[in-house]
Amino acid sequence: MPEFDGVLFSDLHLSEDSPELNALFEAFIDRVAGTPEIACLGDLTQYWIGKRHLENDFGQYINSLMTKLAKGSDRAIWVPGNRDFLFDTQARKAGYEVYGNIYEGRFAGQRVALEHGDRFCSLDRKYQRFRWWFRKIPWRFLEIFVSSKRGHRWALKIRSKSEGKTARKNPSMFGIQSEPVERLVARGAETIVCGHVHTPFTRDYQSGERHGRLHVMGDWHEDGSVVCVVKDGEFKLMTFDGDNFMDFEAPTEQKIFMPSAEASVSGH
Ligand code: LP5
Ligand code: MN
Repeated sequence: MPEFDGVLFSDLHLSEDSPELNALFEAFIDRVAGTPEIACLGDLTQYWIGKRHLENDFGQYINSLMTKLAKGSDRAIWVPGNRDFLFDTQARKAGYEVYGNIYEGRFAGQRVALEHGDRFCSLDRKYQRFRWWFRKIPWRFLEIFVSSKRGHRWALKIRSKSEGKTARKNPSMFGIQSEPVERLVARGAETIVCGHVHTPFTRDYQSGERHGRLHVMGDWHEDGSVVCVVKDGEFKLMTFDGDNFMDFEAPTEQKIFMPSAEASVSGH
């Protein structure tokens, strides 16, 4: 009998340089094996360059873990993040239903909207402009000509230009804004789940007569992660420490992001 009816997670940022996080993800997969509904809401890896990522051991490793996770479920959903939107073909082959930006529909018996969360940061104009043109690049065509070596070099270069660290120090300006979430509530979402901003919280929104609850999951740290679980129709954030799931007392607003060591999730 599975422990949960559904499990959602995001923002692991796995790479060949994160053996502890990779081990935590393996433990997570073993622990949630057999959960009927699974959703990964993006930024599974530090970046993903497309099918050529499978040319190295790490790419194969991620692919096999994701396949294993999907196989144990009745239904697995993939919504990409800003760093791994080129994982879609691999996700489909690994057994996931793949969505471009958002999944709107039923999940574990509830009406939900599932996103990565970057589109909710609507005041981060520089990022939204970047997102708009960067997704328009014909990557599927380019990947035929770009070697994996060059692809990794480009991805690392672009990552090095990201201003995410600075943006996360100013959540009111660069974080999740109410309007895009309220639009989903207006469209009928009762539960909205996302990640991206790296500081977990749970907040209620209203649009007219309609009410919806947003759960924002955390980014993964060596000692744990804040993921979202569903049991008997109730969605809640929980901490997973490699062995157990523990209740997480979610704040109701986005906090200022504190990098790595300061941001231990185990103390919550
Ligand atoms: O990702 P994170 O958490 O650091 O910050 C995000 C926003 N940044 C990004 C950029 C991504 O990190 C980089 C993604 C790499 C994808 C790999 C593609 C594979 C290529 C395949 C080759 C075959 O999304 C950041 C937000 C923050 O979230 C909070 O919301 O603020 O946005 C920015 O930093 C805005 C910047 O304008 C982004 C500028 C990137 C640099 C573009 C230069 C392009 C030069 C091309 C050189 C080859
Ligand atoms: Mn992200």
